[in-house]
Amino acid sequence: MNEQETFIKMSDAVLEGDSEALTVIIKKVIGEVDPLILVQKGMMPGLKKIGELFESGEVFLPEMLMAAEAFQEGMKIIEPKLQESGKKVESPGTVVFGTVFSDIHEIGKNIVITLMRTYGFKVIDLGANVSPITFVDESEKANADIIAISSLMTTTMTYQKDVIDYLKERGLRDKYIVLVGGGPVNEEWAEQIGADGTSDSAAGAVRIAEKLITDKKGGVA
Ligand code: B12
Repeated sequence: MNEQETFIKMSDAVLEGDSEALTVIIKKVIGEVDPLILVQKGMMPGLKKIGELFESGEVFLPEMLMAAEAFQEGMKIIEPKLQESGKKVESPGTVVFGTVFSDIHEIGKNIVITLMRTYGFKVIDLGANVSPITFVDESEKANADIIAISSLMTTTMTYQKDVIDYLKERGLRDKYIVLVGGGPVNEEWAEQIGADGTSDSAAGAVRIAEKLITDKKGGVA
């Protein structure tokens, strides 16, 4: 099986919620292919497709749940490899990360967190359905550099703005770098709500986190 065929089989296994088939394929190729590529080219297309089928009413919540479960089973094998593959460096900083209030999507957040940890960041994972108060209180407790806020729905992305507004209310906006991300989030939205940056990929999220921290600390990385 060539790489392309492997990716198609992985994507199909996610789409069908077939954890067993997915883990068999991953175990076969895990030492040979970049683990991040396995996530991006193998598993993510399957999730994208199930999302489209859900939106058009061709599948329902149970199918989407099974696809998400298969994805997470696959991640259990890939994650340790992903962690090994990173550059181990002195910690660039501390990130407090969560998914917004009213939103339970966590898969993307978890991938970004794994990669950030791989690149040395200390990350405090607040989980999903996190209120603005919790984001800010936990960041204060952790003496964080970055607050990272994920949202996967058009109906919940406005809570990203609420976190920023609450920071302002407490007079803390300038203390933190605020990153936003997740399916419906783009540069325009990030700018509109006064976030410091966004990215639609885990690698991009790490890059922008490193850059903004270096800029804030006023110098060379
Ligand atoms: C998996 C999934 C689920 C799973 C979630 C499992 C879990 N534990 O996370 C389950 C089945 C539980 C679920 C539930 C629901 N879902 Co859903 N779900 C999806 C699906 C198929 C994939 C999401 C995903 O994980 N993508 C893969 C990851 C890797 O991508 P990502 O999250 O975008 O993350 C990447 C980047 O965005 C970025 N990133 C992410 N976060 C951050 C943060 C920062 C700071 C940065 C810099 C970058 C960054 O890096 C990541 C890695 O590349 C999407 C479809 C889609 N195309 O997105 C629908 C989707 C998001 N769901 C949708 C809906 C409607 C729901 C439900 C309301 C359904 C229902 N009727 O109950 C519920 C939500 C309930 C709630 N209150 O939250 C809709 C949302 C529509 C909208 N309004 O915008 C979507 C778009 C499907 C659709 N097309 O209709 N869902």
